[in-house]
Amino acid sequence: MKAFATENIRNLAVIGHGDAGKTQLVSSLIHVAGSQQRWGKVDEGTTITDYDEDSIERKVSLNNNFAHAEYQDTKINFIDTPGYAAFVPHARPASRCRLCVSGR
Ligand SMILES: Nc1nc2c(ncn2[C@@H]2O[C@H](COP(=O)(O)OP(=O)(O)O)[C@@H](O)[C@H]2O)c(=O)[nH]1
Ligand SMILES: [Mg+2]
Repeated sequence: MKAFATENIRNLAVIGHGDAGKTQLVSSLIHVAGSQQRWGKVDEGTTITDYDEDSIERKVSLNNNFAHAEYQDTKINFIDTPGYAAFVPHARPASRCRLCVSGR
């Protein structure tokens, strides 16, 4: 596994309300960065971060799930957080990340 210096690692939490497009955004960014050949789609149940049976069936993220991409010598760790109220407590710890991206 490739080693990255601390300054070349970014932890990025994607936070926003349910259905904002967080999971699809993470899947698309990882594909565009070249870290995942397949472009995973929420509607096809093929994203990296909504991998559990319940999430695929309901098309809803139930937990914080993780994925990473390498871009310009930087490793970006994405935290795809759940947006629906019942699961927001799972998302809170992710907000401690230095970088947070909100949904639309
Ligand atoms: N047309 C369109 N649909 C999108 C876009 N991003 C997400 N969606 C759709 O919006 C729905 C919710 O997306 P999802 O990524 O699961 O939202 P999340 O709940 O914020 O993770 C899915 O049906 C996606 O296919 C987008 O940029 N354009
Ligand atoms: Mg989601």
